[in-house]
Amino acid sequence: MLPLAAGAVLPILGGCVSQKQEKPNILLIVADDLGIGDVSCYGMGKIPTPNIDSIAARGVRFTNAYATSATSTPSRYALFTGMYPWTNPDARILPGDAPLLIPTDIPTLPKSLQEAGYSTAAIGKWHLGMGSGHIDWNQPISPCANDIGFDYSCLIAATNDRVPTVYVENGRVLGLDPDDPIEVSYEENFEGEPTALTNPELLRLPWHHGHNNSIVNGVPRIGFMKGGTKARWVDEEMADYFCGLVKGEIDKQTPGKPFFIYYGLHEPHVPRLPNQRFAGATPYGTRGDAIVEADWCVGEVIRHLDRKGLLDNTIVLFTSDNGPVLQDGYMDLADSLIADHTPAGIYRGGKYSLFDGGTHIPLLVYWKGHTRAQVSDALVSQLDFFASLTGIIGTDTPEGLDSQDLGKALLGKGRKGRDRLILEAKSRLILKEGDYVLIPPYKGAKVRKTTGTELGNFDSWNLFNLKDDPHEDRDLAAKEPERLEKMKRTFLDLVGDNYDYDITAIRGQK
Ligand SMILES: [Ca+2]
Repeated sequence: MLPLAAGAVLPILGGCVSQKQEKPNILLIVADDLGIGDVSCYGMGKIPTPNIDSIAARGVRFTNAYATSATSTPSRYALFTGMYPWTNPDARILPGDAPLLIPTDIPTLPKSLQEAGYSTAAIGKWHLGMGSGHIDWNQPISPCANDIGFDYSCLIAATNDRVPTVYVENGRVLGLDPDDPIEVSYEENFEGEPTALTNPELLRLPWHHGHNNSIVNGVPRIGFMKGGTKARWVDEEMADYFCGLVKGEIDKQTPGKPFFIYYGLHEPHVPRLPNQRFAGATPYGTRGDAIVEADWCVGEVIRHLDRKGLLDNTIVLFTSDNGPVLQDGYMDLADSLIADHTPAGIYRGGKYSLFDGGTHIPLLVYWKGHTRAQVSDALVSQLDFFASLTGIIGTDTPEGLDSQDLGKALLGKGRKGRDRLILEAKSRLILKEGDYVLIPPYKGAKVRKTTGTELGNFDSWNLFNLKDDPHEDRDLAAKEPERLEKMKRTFLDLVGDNYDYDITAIRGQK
């Protein structure tokens, strides 16, 4: 049975087990490539997400919330470190064998929460690297998520389309048979191992671009992998697996000790292979069905918190790491079945794009007794979770962060958000300030051919008023020259040498 109707999902009175606990628990749910229009309470798309909506039913629904970046790795880097990702040149889409991106000696949100007495856990999608390079997947991997502030971690190293296709728990590959060691390479195949190019007859999901290396579960991946057969995940079971782990983590908690759980949903990132029970849940193909699956997971976890009497004192945050994409590497019909559904809502572009759809994400925040049902247009970013959450729980916020304490706005107790925010897509930077967005000129294609994404590369400085023109169709640079010059100065002051017209050549990106 698919999710209950909105409003029936998040109990108002449930629980009833009172706790002598000063600090609230924090459950941070981050979906992967989920657009603002993919969440039905935003009233833009067509896919029903009643469980996610139920967070907004008694919480704050943000209409002006942003990831820092239009792709996963830099976005999550900012979320956990409270630093702009472009201050670290390595913060860009990582291969599955990349070293841990977050230095172990810098402040992180989970570290600050640990220091404040929280137990901390990271479960699900990671994509922030692990190890120190040249990982031996058959040995303990160090450093890992546990070294940047998580007491417990069970993660996929990168994405569900990248090898190794195994779960890594506290730095060890789960279920590994020592007689069948894992080898991983992002350079070359292992002799005799089938790939999508040599053995297309083994594929159950054809590739469209980029995903033509090792075949796991009949699905071609990015990267090459050998061995570890028993440890390999089953794509269709991933949602249940991580959801079960989150519930188990909740069960493990010590009464009176607050917890922080980061739950990285893998949906609706490719390959979209939801459990069979969600097949046909929407008319939009497996992408739509995967979103319904993600919504079900959210409902399961919230209901579990309630059953355990913990929901009353838990701040629940739901968001997505970047904007949506349809065709992202597999022939899964996501684009041809899209019909009247609008994943990026009324905004232009999506994942990878400097246009608003790249970073304008859903954000819902609920804390019983502290939030009430409302819509907020305060400008907030995931970058601000660090300082805001440490502010809310009353612990020290490290100095020197780019993160701002917007705790009042986050709980709907004030409308004051950020004045301005630097946004990033593939190392290209733009400035959002008030209703306006400034897009500097960048060399490169206007459209990313493989995904069909409008990238927002212009030959000149472009200025848009998102309030009047949310789809960014009308450049105001000529009409508002004073504002243009002022925003240019602000932008260049903020980003310094990090702005470069030809940045792709400098950083070797495609
Ligand atoms: Ca993502």
